[in-house]
Amino acid sequence: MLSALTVLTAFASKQQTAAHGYPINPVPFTSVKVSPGTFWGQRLEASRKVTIPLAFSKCEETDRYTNFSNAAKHLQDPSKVFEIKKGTFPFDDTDPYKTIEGASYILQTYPDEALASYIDSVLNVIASAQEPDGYLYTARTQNPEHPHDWSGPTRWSAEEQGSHELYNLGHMVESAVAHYQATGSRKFLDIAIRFADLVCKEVGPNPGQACVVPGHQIAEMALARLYLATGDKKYLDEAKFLLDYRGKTTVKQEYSQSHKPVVEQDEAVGHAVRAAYMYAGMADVAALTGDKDYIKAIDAIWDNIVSKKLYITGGIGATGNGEAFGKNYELPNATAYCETCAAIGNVYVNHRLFLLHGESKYYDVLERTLYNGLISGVSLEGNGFFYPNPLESAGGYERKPWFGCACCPSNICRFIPSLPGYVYAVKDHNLYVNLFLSNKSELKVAGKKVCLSQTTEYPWSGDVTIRIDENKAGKFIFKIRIPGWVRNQVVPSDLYTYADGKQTSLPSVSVNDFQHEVFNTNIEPDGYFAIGGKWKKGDVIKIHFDMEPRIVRANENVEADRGMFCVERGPLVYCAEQPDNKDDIMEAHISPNTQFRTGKTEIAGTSVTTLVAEDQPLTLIPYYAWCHRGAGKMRVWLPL
Ligand code: FUB
Ligand code: ZN
Repeated sequence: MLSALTVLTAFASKQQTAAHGYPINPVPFTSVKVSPGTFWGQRLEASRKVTIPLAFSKCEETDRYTNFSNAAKHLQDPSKVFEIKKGTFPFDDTDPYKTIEGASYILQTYPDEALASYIDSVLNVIASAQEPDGYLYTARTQNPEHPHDWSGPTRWSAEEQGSHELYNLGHMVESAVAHYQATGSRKFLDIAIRFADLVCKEVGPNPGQACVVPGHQIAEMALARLYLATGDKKYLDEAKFLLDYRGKTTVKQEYSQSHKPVVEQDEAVGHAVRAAYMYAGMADVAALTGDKDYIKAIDAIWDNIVSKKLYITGGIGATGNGEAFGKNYELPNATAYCETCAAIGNVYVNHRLFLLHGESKYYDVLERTLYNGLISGVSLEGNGFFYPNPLESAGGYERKPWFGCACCPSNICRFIPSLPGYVYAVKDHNLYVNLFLSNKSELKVAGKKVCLSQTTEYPWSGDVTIRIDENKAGKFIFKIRIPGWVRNQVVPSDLYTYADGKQTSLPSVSVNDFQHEVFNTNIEPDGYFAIGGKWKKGDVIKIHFDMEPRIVRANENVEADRGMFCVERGPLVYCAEQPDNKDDIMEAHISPNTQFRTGKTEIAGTSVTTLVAEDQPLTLIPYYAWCHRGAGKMRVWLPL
């Protein structure tokens, strides 16, 4: 009992050792219980019951664990070496890390002894592969003389080219902190700390250190997170070094955003996942250090993305050539890369910018990405994954149960269970309601307990009810996000606009049936509608958003979408898919005047709202739900 208490006390005190520095506090996912059987309840259940077990089984099947045990065998007996198999990647170690991260989030909501002990057994295997000084990278340790082709002859020598040593550290730290926070066990955290300590010692600007920056970013945000978990400032300093030296070391290339120093960058270029992780890391470090130059740079880059490089689905990364951002306005549809990992990265960036600036426009982009280009990356059943998420297919493209390069499935493993952490945020006496989804939550406003229930059929219906179940905070302000699509703004730029000439009616908000008038003028400049009150148990806020189907056009500079339209309803982007349509969808046309009525259909056991054209036989389904009925044709943008 004493040791359990010690663990818990250590856990609690460590939790307070460093504050994240953002002016706005996210409400952690542990405070928000998503209601089962709802839109997100179904996704979380699929993640828990299908995706995470599947990913663990793939880690077994594809020798992810064998890499660790081989490395351990070499450490015990250096005469034993193991050939690195063709077609494997030096970042394969991260798949178990990422799956453990997702499973740890799950464990916090659904304690599960069998899962906890499975993770424990995997951690034993991982721990056994750690070299005595803390280095943990099986692509080298299992065969130091002939490591993976991308690894370079010695530690860090090929980091900027592709060894992914620091990428592996980053994912390990992200996962280890999550596991520690979920279980109170330091088992994984201590492994990660030993590796991180080694990196702080061996990688840096000082004589005797390797002056390299990550060839693939993520260590920046991970080390900031490790600083928060431990209070040890050296991790924050290391994160800042990794950012500040980018563009100043030997490798200078757009691909890894090392073409110039980060504070001089103002356009999103290169590999989209690397870029998004870097911007997220810059936001974390800026929040902690107050570095205004980082903020200036990521603000400019965000403007560039939302005005020139964002797909209507919220996807980023136009081209498979380098898995990269394209040129301004280069947004092809059939060849859109829109990697699932990049969509996750886009959520990370927009969440952090919201926490820095408090404006709803970041959530508009986050929500668009979440409901479209991100969840399209995993099947409704949780057992199939897209790597690229194109906006058009001539057929033959389908989700797969796993990939040789499995970054996307394992990223889905860690992202979906963390979703409840994106719903609310708090600043002093302000409670931000950022996402609309059924949940029960217990959170703190101005440090005092507040319990809420949110009930809604969103994204199918725009009716949202928030009930106050308990309030110890007295008077506080609800800041309700009024989504851009309600305010006739597709995205916070002129990249996409409504083409149908309609005006969505303003939302209605009532408190205990007393109607509050919502005008554009009393939606605050930050995009929120604020209602203050001395809330008491049983108070009910009702919000109604009209969810008219809307027709969207892209900026004329987007050649791929010229003369084309797409259809949205609420936060969802729609597409034409062959199974709902008798005529070839590649021949379908719409006009800005096409009227749609809503219908229903069932896809993969879930009910979805369809849009049925009034003037022609054309039925659209939500983009995320495509490719559940065979690898048929699909199209988001339809010609005039
Ligand atoms: O390099 C690690 C991961 O593999 C990247 O994030 C993905 O784009 C894939 O290339
Ligand atoms: Zn990926």
